[in-house]
Amino acid sequence: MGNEENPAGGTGGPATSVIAKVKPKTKKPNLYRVLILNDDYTPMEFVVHVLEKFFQKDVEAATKIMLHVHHHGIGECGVFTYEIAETKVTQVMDFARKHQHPLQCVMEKK
Ligand code: TYC
Repeated sequence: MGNEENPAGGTGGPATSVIAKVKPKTKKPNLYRVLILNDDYTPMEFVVHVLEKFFQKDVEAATKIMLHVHHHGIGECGVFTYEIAETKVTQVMDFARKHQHPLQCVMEKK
């Protein structure tokens, strides 16, 4: 007669059991920074408006980011998953083009 509690099928020894590790199935998504670049022509107020409209910044946070870009050449608007980041870049570039401003927006993998 087999020992039903012993998957190894041994006889006589103590019953053993297999404890399978359950692998957590959640994976961290790849994240992308959305950045805006400085230029000499886009009005400061337009950049602040873009940050409010597409990145949900209040006027204080938007002004701070805009001035950082004005002084350092580049700055972060937010961090998103690939599809969201791509959408933000397209929205900003389309909006800038529509208003005939040369504002550039790019994404980079974190
Ligand atoms: N340098 C621009 C100016 O003096 C302002 C500006 C800031 C433009 C940030 C683009 O991403 C930018 N009017």
